[in-house]
Amino acid sequence: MGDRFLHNTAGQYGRVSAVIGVSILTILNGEDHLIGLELYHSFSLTGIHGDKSIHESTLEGKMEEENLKWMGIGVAVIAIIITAVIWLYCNFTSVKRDVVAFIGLSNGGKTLIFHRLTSSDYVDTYTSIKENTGIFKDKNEGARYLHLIDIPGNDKLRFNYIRNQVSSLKGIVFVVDSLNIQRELRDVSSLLYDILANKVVIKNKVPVLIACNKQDGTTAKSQKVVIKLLEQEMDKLRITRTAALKDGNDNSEEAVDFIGKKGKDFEFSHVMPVRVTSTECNAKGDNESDADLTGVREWIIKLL
Ligand SMILES: Nc1nc2c(ncn2[C@@H]2O[C@H](COP(=O)(O)OP(=O)(O)OP(=O)(O)O)[C@@H](O)[C@H]2O)c(=O)[nH]1
Ligand SMILES: [Mg+2]
Repeated sequence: MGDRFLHNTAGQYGRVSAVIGVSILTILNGEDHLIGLELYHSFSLTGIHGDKSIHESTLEGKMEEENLKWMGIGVAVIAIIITAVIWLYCNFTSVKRDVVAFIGLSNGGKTLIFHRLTSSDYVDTYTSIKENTGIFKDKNEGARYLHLIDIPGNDKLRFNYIRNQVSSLKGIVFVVDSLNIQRELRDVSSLLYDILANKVVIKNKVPVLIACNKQDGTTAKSQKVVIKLLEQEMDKLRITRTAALKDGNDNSEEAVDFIGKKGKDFEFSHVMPVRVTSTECNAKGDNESDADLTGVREWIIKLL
């Protein structure tokens, strides 16, 4: 958000200064002819009448005008230089938001989804202890691409990764294990709450896709059930978190006090301005055609 603000401010400032600069230069350029003409006339008059005082006073006036003209040019040049410096500063120092992160508890399928999207291959995955990074492209979208980052689900590791990446996020794919959601409900909801309450996520309006993975399993909970379970659990969590904040027990400067609508049961559609959507997916299968990541893929393509 900070970089956007800078960009907007710089853009507005740039436009204003450019207009001022160009206007000053145009006026001065236009006046050039007038000043020239008047100088010609005054010299002609002096020549005809031979009146030295008329000559000197007219000349002083013209010199003052000349000084003003050069001051104007100076102001215009300074305005243009300042604009150029601000533009360069904003373009070379701001964080570019072009990363889609896969976040979720351990064993949800983040790494397998990541490999499917970056190389199409099936790979045997093991609990990640460091992040995986890669490029996402779509053949219909030309040269456009996004960086994907698969963040380890390990609760001791993920926090730092999320904190380091949060300002560069363009989107978050929150991966849920639909086979084990009931057993993991509390932890999944807690992590999702952290993300949706994160001040940078809110400021940058980072969209979140809840990917209900492992739909190939016969006991997998459907997207509808997963969302309902999460909303109910997050409703309870919100009460305890808000109470903890009131008691001063939470030292988080990174999270807002409350998400959703006051006086209403928690719903993902209330978490404005963050847009939360969901999809079902299945990353397993020896061939790409056995897996189904259509919902995830299409969601990322929209961010390109
Ligand atoms: N049945 C089924 N298994 C899956 C699916 N996606 C992933 N798996 C399996 O689930 C296990 C965990 O997958 P990973 O991709 O390593 O999980 P992860 O979320 O990266 O886990 P961490 O690295 O520990 O955070 C692996 O054995 C995968 O093969 C799926 O859609 N269906
Ligand atoms: Mg992994």
